[in-house]
This record gives sequence, C-alpha cells and structure tokens, in this order.
Amino acid sequence: MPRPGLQLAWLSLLFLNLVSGLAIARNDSAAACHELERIFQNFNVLSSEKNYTALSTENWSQTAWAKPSCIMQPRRVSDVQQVVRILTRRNIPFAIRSGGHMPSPLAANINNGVLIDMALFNSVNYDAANSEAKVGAGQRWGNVYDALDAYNVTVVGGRVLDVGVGGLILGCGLSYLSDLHGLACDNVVNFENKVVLADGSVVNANADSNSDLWWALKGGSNNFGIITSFTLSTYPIHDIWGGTKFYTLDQMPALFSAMAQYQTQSNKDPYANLIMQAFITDASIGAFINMVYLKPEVSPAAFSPFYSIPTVNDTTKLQTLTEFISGQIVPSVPRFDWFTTTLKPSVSLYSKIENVLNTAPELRTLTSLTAGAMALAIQPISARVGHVGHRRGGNALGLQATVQTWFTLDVAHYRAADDEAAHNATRGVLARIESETRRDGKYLPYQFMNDASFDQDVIGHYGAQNVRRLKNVQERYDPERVFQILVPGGFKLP
Ligand SMILES: Cc1cc2nc3c(=O)[nH]c(=O)nc-3n(C[C@H](O)[C@H](O)[C@H](O)COP(=O)(O)OP(=O)(O)OC[C@H]3O[C@@H](n4cnc5c(N)ncnc54)[C@H](O)[C@@H]3O)c2cc1C
Ligand SMILES: *[C@@H]1O[C@H](CO)[C@@H](O)[C@H](O)[C@H]1NC(C)=O
Ligand SMILES: *[C@@H]1O[C@H](CO)[C@@H](O)[C@H](O)[C@H]1NC(C)=O
Ligand SMILES: *[C@@H]1O[C@H](CO)[C@@H](O)[C@H](O)[C@H]1NC(C)=O
Ligand SMILES: *[C@@H]1O[C@H](CO)[C@@H](O)[C@H](O)[C@H]1NC(C)=O
Ligand SMILES: *[C@@H]1O[C@H](CO)[C@@H](O)[C@H](O)[C@H]1NC(C)=O
Ligand SMILES: CC(=O)N[C@H]1CO[C@H](CO)[C@@H](O)[C@@H]1O
Repeated sequence: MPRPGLQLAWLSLLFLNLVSGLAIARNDSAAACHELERIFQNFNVLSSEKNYTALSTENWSQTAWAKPSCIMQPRRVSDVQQVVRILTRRNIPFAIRSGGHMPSPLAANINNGVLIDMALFNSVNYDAANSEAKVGAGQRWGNVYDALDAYNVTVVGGRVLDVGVGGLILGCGLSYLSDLHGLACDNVVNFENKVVLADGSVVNANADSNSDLWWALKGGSNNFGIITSFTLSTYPIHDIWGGTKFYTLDQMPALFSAMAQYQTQSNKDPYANLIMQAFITDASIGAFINMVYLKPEVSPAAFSPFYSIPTVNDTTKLQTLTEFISGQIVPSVPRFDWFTTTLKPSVSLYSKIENVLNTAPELRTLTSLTAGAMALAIQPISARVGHVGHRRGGNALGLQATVQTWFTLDVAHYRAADDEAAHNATRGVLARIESETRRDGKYLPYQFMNDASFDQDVIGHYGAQNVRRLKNVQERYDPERVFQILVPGGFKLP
C-alpha cells in the first residue's frame, strides 16, 4: 500500500507534540524508554532505529498511525511482566498491539507513551492429543492456518490472512466457522499462564482457574491485562466449496431479499457461511458475496436463494479453506473508519435499508471526498452462535441466541483532513438505518467490537448486568485500574 501522507503526518505530529501540553508526559516516557533500553539491551526497544518508522506507522489503516516515545517488542513473558511493572511504577501511558489491524485511531498505538508490540509472540504449536493449538498473540491468521494445514485442522479465526490473532480474539472474532463452532473467543480453552496483570504477575484464565477473568476476556479487549498466547480448540478441515460471486449494484433488491431468505430458513445449515459486501457508492466494484460451505459439496442447498441471481463473475470451486480465504478482496485505500449495528433480518427491513442507502444525503458528502467510498457488509449470525457461546462457558457480549445480522458500514478515503467529515457522514447514515430498524422492532443492542468505530460505546452495549460483572472482574484483577487509565486506547469499560 502506498504511504504518501507519511512525511506530512509526521511533521504535523511533531508539531502537535511541541504545542500541546503533553511535553512533560513525553519527557517521562522518554525516561521510561531509556530504562527499557538499559534493561532489555538484547531485545528490541526501538526509538531511533529505522525499523521504528515501519512499526510506528504499521499498519492497516493510516488512521492508526502515531508516534510513540518508543516501541518495545518483548520476546518472553518475563519481558512483558517487567515492562508492565516499569510503566505502572512510572505512571507512563502505553498501548498494546498484536496485528495492528484495528482502524480506530490510537486503539493499538500511542503518542507520548510506550507501544508494546507483541509481534515476536508468534508461535503456533499443535497438540493433536487434545485437539488444541497454542498460538502467540502477535501472530497473524495466515501463518496460523498454514501451520495447521499440515495436520488438516484449523481454528476459528479471521477471514483475512494478515489480521492479528490478539485483537481479533479479544473482540470475540467472527469466522467462517462461527455458525458451526461459535466465535473465536468462545474457542479459547485457556489464556494459558500468560495474562500479564497490572502488578506484573501472570495468571491462568480458563474454565477451572480464574474463570471470571476467562469470561471477561471474551469480549473484554485490552481492559484486563496483556495476553501473550491463546490455547484454541482445533477442528478437522478438508476440502471445502467456496469462492466469490460478483454482482452489479442493480441486483441489490434481489440480493437483500435472497439474504433474508437464506438467514431465516428453518434449521439453517451451520456448514454454510457468507459475508456480503456492497460498494454502494462505486458501481465499478458493485456487490460481492464470499460464500463457503465447509464440506466438499458443490452448490449446496443452503445457498439456493442466491443461485438464480445473475453474477458478473463467480470464483466458487472446490478448494482448501486457506485457499478460499487467500482469495479475499481487501481494498487498498489508505484511511478507514467503520461502524457496526445489529438487527434481526427481514425482507421488508432490508428493503428499507436499501432505500436509506439510495437516498441518504450524507452519501453526497462521502463521494465528494478524495477517493471517498462507502461499503456495507451483511454478516449473517445464526441463533446457534449464541447457544454455542453459552455452552462453551459464556462470554461478555450479552448476545441473544437469535437469528441476527451484524451490519457494518465501512468508509474509506484518502486524506487525513477528511477524517471528520467521513466519520460524521457515515454516522449519519447509520443513524438513519438504526431508526428504521427500531421502527420495525428489529433492533438488537449488541455492537460487534471488531467492526466498531472509535466513538461507539461497544462494551456499554453488552448490557448493564455484564458491565457490572466486568467491573467486578476489574476490581479483582486490576484494582488500581491500570489498564483502564494507563492504556487509554481502544474500547474501554464505560
Ligand atoms: C482487512 C481486515 C479484515 C478483518 N476481518 C475480520 C474478521 O474476519 N473477523 C473479525 O472478527 N474481525 C475482522 N477484522 C477486525 C479485526 O478483528 C480487528 O481490527 C482486530 O482488532 C484486529 O486484531 P489485531 O491484533 O490486528 O489488532 P490490534 O490493532 O493490534 O489491536 C486491537 C485492539 O486489541 C488490543 N489488543 C491487541 N492485542 C492484545 C493483547 N495481546 N493483549 C491485550 N490487548 C490486546 C489492542 O490494544 C487494541 O485496542 C478485520 C480487520 C481488517 C482490517
Ligand atoms: C527531561 O527533559 C530535560 C530537557 O529537555 C532533560 O534535561 C531531562 O533529563 C529530562 N528528564 C528525564 C527524566 O528524562
Ligand atoms: C528490523 O527489521 C528487519 C526486517 O524486518 C529485521 O531483520 C531486523 O531484525 C529488525 N531490526 C531490529 C533492531 O528490530
Ligand atoms: C490431509 O488431507 C489430504 C486430503 O484429504 C490427505 O491427502 C493428507 O494425507 C492429509 N494429511 C494428514 C497429515 O492427515
Ligand atoms: C473472473 O474470475 C476469474 C477467476 O478468478 C478471473 O480469472 C477473471 O479475470 C475474472 N473475470 C472478470 C471479468 O473479472
Ligand atoms: C462533525 O460532527 C461534530 C459533532 O456533531 C461537529 O461538531 C463537527 O463540526 C462536524 N464536523 C464536520 C467536518 O462535519
Ligand atoms: C497494509 C499493510 O501495510 N500491511 C502490512 C502490515 O504489516 C505486515 C507486517 O509488518 C505487513 O506484512 C503488511 O504488508
């Protein structure tokens, strides 16, 4: 991806540092960085080397770039313990990053503070006897799948290979396997011996040991500690049928109607999974559905509502799951913002949403931005996802076990100067959709963290009871609220 805005962004960040009142904090964190450099002589503490530039501007969306005082790349759990103790003692703000794919500004990056980059926690170890894999938090899903493919097994993980393991699981993670086996977080057997708490101690979090923390981490993101690795359930996988079907935008009414039928069929087949994306402001891309059946069966009945809609291209075929995921299309626009809402699907609601997307005045604002474009994503979730989560020990999401759509609006654009306009306009379109949804009695309060914009109150939407329970867990494991106060980025407890 080209990074033309880089130098300009750096200059303006330096300028901001000089004029803001944060000079004192920068001075303190510089001192903490010197201490880290002294202690971790043999490890990576980057404040001036050339890799610093690459890492501070990693990664996916330029909206997530920042200028930390230094970047610490721990190699061992004891490094993480030590760095957390130093930062807590000195009261230095810090950020935690695994794969750097969350587009929210400063969710996994920081100005005037220390960035802890987990990239070197990249192990993948398969334990055939227990059908489990231990995966480092800083690993990326593509490498995880490659390693497990050798054994014909897989895990419930990301739908794009380059996304990080840590952030995706801690936001609960939606996978092509989720209708069958639940969310990524529901498949964490153990946050094993590797949750580094604010006082630098390490604990186990699983069904038997610190089970309240195990529950809280399933949706609790960076609010409780730093997770260095996850033990995940594995599942046999062989050939699958899948690919992408491409459509022109004038098929949207037919696609929405087929989608509602697909989602509400009785006993929806859990081996069938899909995501539909539609570039409603860009007819040259149109709409497409990534469709997968987790068995080697061509054109299974579960997708029959779609088969009569004419495609402009169709790449579905028998292949491995990893090959299918490698074919995902990821647009290369430098800046992203996206919003989430949850609804119960129906033909009539989808048609009202389609109408909003054809008429909302905010769309004119978006298309007037440099390279401004909006896409919607329909992510079908079956009732089974809630049931499986419950059966596997529960999570913090407050999800209803009912057929639902995790609906996303993604906006992409080119210039930092357009961030606010893009954000406001997209928020406006979302508000229109939510008001149609409420009017139809189809609104569900859940917000999916991994698709949320920075100012959506994700954890607040888990429900009052779950928020209380999360605060009790915080009281027990982080009474000084270090991860709430010193880790300001990302989705926090309300
Ligand atoms: C192209 C693309 C495709 C995507 N596809 C999917 C998908 O299929 N399914 C899905 O569910 N989501 C998907 N997402 C969303 C993605 O899951 C989130 O952006 C997620 O946060 C990325 O994980 P990461 O490790 O790369 O995140 P980061 O940006 O590194 O971190 C995200 C948040 O988690 C916290 N965090 C990260 N690691 C740790 C840790 N070890 N300990 C404590 N806190 C930590 C960070 O502090 C930060 O607040 C996708 C995103 C992109 C850009
Ligand atoms: C803070 O900055 C001043 C001058 O910029 C420097 O002399 C001092 O050593 C710094 N303090 C620390 C703790 O780094
Ligand atoms: C810098 O990056 C290169 C390539 O990614 C790597 O080989 C090298 O070890 C890194 N150096 C440091 C100090 O991290
Ligand atoms: C994986 O599956 C393929 C095809 O189904 C088979 O040829 C191969 O032997 C299997 N590998 C292992 C390690 O089981
Ligand atoms: C259709 O998909 C095939 C397979 O990926 C690709 O080779 C071809 O170029 C595509 N055709 C069009 C018109 O996009
Ligand atoms: C965005 O919305 C905020 C709050 O509603 C408003 O103060 C601001 O002026 C808006 N900015 C733009 C660029 O539209
Ligand atoms: C889009 C982008 O810049 N992706 C990069 C994120 O970082 C990883 C690891 O450094 C690269 O491999 C990606 O190309």
